[in-house]
Amino acid sequence: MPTTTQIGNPSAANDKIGGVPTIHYFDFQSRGRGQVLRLMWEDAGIAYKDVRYTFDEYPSYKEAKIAELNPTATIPVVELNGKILTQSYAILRHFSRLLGAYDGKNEEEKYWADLICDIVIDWRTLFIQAFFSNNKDTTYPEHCKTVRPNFLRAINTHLESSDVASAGPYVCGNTFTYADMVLYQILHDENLVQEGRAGLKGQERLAKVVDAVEGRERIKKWLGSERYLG
Ligand SMILES: N[C@@H](CCC(=O)N[C@@H](CS)C(=O)NCC(=O)O)C(=O)O
Repeated sequence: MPTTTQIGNPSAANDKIGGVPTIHYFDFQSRGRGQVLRLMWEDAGIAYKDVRYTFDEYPSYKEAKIAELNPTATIPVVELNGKILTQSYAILRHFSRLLGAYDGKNEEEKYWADLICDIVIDWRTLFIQAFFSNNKDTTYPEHCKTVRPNFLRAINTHLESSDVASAGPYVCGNTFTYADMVLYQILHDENLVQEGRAGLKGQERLAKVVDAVEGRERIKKWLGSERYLG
C-alpha cells in the first residue's frame, strides 16, 4: 500500500492555488521530478497530501490507477479540487502563476528561468537513463565523466555571463524562481550538494545557487526536519 501523509496546515497559499493538492510519486527519498513540486510547496507554505509508492508496488498502481489519471502513465500526478495535473514542469509553471511568484518579475526573467529549466530537463532525462539503466555500473560512471560535466559547465557559464543572473545568488539574480528549484533538485539528486559541495568545485556560481536555496527560511527548516529524507 502506498503511504499517505498530510503535510502542514492549509494556508493563504493554499487559497491562492485553490485547495490542498495531493501528489502521487515514488517513495524515493527527497528526490526526483515529484520532489521539486514538494520543494515549491514547502517554500510557499502550502499544505499537501503526500502519497508515496515504493518502487516494488508502483508497477501494479501504474496500471490500475496512474494510467487512469494520466494518459502517459507517469508520475508525478497531482490532484487538486477534482482536477488532475500532470507534467512536472508545466505544473511548476502553473503553480507559479497561481501564486504570483517563482516565474520571474518581467519577461526577461521569465525567459531566463525557462531557459535554465529547459537545460535541466535535458540533463535529467540523460541522468535518469544512466542511473536507472540495467547496466548502471557502467552507464552512471560514464555519465558522471562525460554528460554531467558538460551540463555543469554550460549552466555555470550561462549564469556567470548573464546580466539577469548577475544581481544576486539565484538564477534570476535576486528573484527566486522555479528554475532555482529544478536546478537545485538535479544537483541534489546527482549528489553534488552533499558533502560540502565537493562535486561543485570549479562551478562556484552553481554553489551560490545551492547556498541561497538551502538558506531560504522554510527550506532550511524542512532540510533540518524528519521530512527531509536525503
Ligand atoms: N515529462 C514528465 C516525465 C515523467 C516521468 O518520466 N516520470 C517518471 C518518474 S520521475 C516515471 O513515471 N517513471 C515510471 C514509469 O515511467 O513508469 C514529467 O516531467 O512529469
